Amino acid sequence: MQDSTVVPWWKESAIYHIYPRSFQDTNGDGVGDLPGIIRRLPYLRDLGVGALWMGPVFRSPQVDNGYDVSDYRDIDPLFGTPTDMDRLIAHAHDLGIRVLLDLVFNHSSNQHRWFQASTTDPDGPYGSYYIWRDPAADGGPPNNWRSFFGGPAWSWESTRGQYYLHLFAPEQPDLNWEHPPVRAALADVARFWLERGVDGFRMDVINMISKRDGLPDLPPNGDLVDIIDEDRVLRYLQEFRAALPEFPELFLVGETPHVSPDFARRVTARETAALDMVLLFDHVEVDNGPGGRWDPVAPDPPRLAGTVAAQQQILAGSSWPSLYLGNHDQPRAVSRFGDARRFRGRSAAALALWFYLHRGTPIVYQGDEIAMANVPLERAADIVDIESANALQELVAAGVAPDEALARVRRRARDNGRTPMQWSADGGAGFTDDGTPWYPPAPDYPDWNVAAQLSATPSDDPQSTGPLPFYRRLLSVRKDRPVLVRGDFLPLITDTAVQAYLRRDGATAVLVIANLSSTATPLAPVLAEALERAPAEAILLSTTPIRAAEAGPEAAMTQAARPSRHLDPWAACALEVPLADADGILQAFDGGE
Ligand code: ISL
Ligand code: CA
Repeated sequence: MQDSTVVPWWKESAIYHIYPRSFQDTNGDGVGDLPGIIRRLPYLRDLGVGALWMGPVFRSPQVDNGYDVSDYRDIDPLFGTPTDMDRLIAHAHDLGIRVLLDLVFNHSSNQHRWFQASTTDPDGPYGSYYIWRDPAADGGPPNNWRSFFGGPAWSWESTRGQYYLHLFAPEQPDLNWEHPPVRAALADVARFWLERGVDGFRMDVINMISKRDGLPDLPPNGDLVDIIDEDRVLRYLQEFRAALPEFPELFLVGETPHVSPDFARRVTARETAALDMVLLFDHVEVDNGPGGRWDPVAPDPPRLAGTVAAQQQILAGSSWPSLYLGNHDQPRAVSRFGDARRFRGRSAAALALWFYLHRGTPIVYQGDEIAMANVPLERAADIVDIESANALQELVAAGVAPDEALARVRRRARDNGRTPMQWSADGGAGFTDDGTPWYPPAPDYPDWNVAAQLSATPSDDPQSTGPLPFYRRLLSVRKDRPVLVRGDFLPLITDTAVQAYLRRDGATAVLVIANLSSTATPLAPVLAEALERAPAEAILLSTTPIRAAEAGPEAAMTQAARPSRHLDPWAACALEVPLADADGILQAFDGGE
């Protein structure tokens, strides 16, 4: 695979994650589309990302917003045409932006012709494309698995007279990866898009593709991940890449909910040649309460940071981490981990600095760069996402009072991350010219939008300008510094609101310090001293204004580190330190190897 002296593009570049439906509408139907992505490519270039990943735009009944695909080789008319996709790929490449598509291969739509044929003709060529079973002895479902979206994971199909498995909605039947023709057909789909010029794929819930032999019952309250045969998943993924030898640069990111750390490491290890990165989940589950995801508690910084540090350590060496803090399945990062009420701009910037300077590839979810926040979701009807709406129904059915159920679902509802991109203060947030947006833009768009933040100058304080100019600087600083791309990650403090870590390679080190809280917090003396010693040019980034004067170490002190040696709320900075100083700091924290 890659030569160890050449850094592949996906380690150096950040990836921008687009939720096509909510990015940019161009034809007035209120739904984002491919021409809209094309229109905004210069914005992505200026942001400084090296690739875009778009959620699924294939033909789909849209039961789960495109994660139910009825034709993998066609573009849904909602988003445009195959020709639009060709234009998008060509334009993106002209601007130096790679294009990644979202392959939903664990399941298809029940409207896919494969499923229809499987239903009507069990002995035909598609008879084994899905996971069919006879009823249990009592006539009920073959086992006790529950779907991620609520209800049993099995639905009865009367034409065929059997149950079929669906880990998600009944309209999303699981493909039978155990059947070799399925694996070959899916590799053909990938080849089809690679030949059209795409650079790689995000592979939806890819750790779930192979279920344990015999499909055994789970223990009561068992986790659905326990149904997975990890060895077989790994083998199928190796086989998948090996089936595409014409594309040696093929880049694969696997979405892997609840995957074991061991599997995450194995499947991304250079030697296995399976996936290049995985999307881990434990850091976006730190606010699960005793009742799980729909029983949220306030996330606390040490838990988040400790989880991220553990991921870094698991994937050290020959694996490579991805770094995402939000996506279309998650609430907005600034509302969840930052302080959207009092320190919206600065906390968004501080989270980005602290998080994206870890070792790994930053994935920026659309709108996070302008601190888009959660939406009020005041009424049950505001929750339109299938998973969140089902969760609300199930809570109420289980006896939770409707208001309480709504309050619980609201905080984690996927709808939060799916509102239209806020481009400007114009009607429709600049997302649609004259259409009615498929989902209303967040009410704060007149103040929080791209146009407003672009008119700021880069040296401004993200608290007053919004984080966009800061994001641009952050991504460029990271990309241009080998130590921030390839350097080791060395945690210093992960158990308080003030976080600190080092990145270090053979030549230099960068110290990252962040106060992930809204109160001024004491800074360890050794870190305060490092800040005080740093010459102005060593301070690569800071979320609080550092007005370094002409000369002298005094001048470079951050506002935050001045005599009280406290860090201001959401003050975060990255400073280059000589290797010898880095060693001293490590020793002070007892963190030497
Ligand atoms: O577990 C979740 C979030 O913590 C779920 O919201 C999510 O369903 C899970 O992460 C899998 O997500 C992917 O596959 C789903 C689709 O609904 C999601 O949008 C997609 O990202 C089924 O295809
Ligand atoms: Ca449209």
